[in-house]
Amino acid sequence: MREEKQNKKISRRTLLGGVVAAAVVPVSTSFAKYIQIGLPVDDPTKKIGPGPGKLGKRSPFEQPFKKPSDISSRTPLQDLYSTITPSDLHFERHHAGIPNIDPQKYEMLIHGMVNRPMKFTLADLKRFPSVTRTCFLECAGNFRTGSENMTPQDILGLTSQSEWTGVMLSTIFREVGVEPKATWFLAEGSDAAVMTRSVPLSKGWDDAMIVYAQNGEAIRPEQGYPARLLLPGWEGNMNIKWLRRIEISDEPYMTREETSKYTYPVKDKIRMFSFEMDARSIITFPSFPQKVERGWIEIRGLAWTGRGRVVKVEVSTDAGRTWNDAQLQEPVLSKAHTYFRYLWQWNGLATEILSRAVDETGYTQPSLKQLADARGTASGGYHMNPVTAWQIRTDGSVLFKPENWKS
Ligand SMILES: Nc1nc2c(c(=O)[nH]1)N[C@H]1C(S)=C(S)[C@@H](COP(=O)(O)O)O[C@H]1N2
Ligand SMILES: [Mo]
Repeated sequence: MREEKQNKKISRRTLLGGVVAAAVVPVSTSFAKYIQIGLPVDDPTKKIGPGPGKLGKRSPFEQPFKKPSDISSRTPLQDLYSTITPSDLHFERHHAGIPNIDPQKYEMLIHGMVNRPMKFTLADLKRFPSVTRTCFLECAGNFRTGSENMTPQDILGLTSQSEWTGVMLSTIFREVGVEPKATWFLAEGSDAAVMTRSVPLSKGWDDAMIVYAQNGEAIRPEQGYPARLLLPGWEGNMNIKWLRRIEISDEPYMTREETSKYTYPVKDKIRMFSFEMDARSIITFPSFPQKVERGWIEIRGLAWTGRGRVVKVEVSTDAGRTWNDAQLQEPVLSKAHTYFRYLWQWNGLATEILSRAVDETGYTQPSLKQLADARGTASGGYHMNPVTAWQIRTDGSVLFKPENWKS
């Protein structure tokens, strides 16, 4: 493949008609500089193309990618057209890397306040009645700000959504006979972090699952192969990957991850065990570094809440003075990414566009100021879900509006 560097921006003509002969491919991690790579395209009707293969692959014109740092890699939300995250684009957060686990040797121990402590192999887990559900998974630390040149991926890329399959934890609880006095359980991973978290038993009886499949195939190593705990709507950290042990008890364990981390000051108090992810949303189109043209623009984005269904997403195109209801793509699932759309006619004047989500509990996504007022400014970075804005400049450029948390 011949790669030709050009400095021209992608033209309207290339986008709207004629031969698709160019793709815009980000070449630097900053996303600031885009170059055009010309991919020579022959007349496809004149030559037989390659035959079927063993694995499908993306069009060379589409190159979405995760943005890795040392500790995480982020989903390119701006490249998604609906709510399922392709498995290879699911965000990753590992506290001590990805362990390599032989599924033949895998065992999951469940013990503590149970009548029959048991070990399950992967095959054992798969013999139980299975359930499939779609939900998002979001890191409690999912929010970054600081620069105008940030994409949805940079700001909020630590959320992804999959269709998960596995066994309800309640099924396993019945199998081992959980004692009536029990109130908590510990979940432990078999990575080098030996990640452990305490979970209220009620979540285990409600909708927790041990999942071994993701989007129809075996769960990926990055997501916890061969099995992970799934706590729909609850902070990512508690969804223990590479799950090897569950211990039932009548009190929380006060593990490293729930005391030194994932705990934060709120005014003069300390907030600990903050399970549910609160409602939030982000406009993924238009967003930095895209450009818009005058006329009709379909504003698009994602909204979600860990407390049930999103019932409303409002969009403002006048910097927050007035709000309009966006359309929600049906079906709206509980504890799931919900795609929203709002048709807007841009008159070419500078403005700001914003979205805010409302969930079925009546909770409305707060502004950064409301969050700061409620929590105090020493609040740190967990469970930050402020309304975020994009600035639209008269030349059509779209920039993030990084608001100062301390102001
Ligand atoms: N065993 C184990 N489980 C873990 C982690 C880990 O490092 N080890 N990271 C947690 C954190 S902080 C998050 S946000 C999610 C990330 O899940 P993902 O990598 O599948 O997106 O897994 C959680 N479960
Ligand atoms: Mo996380």
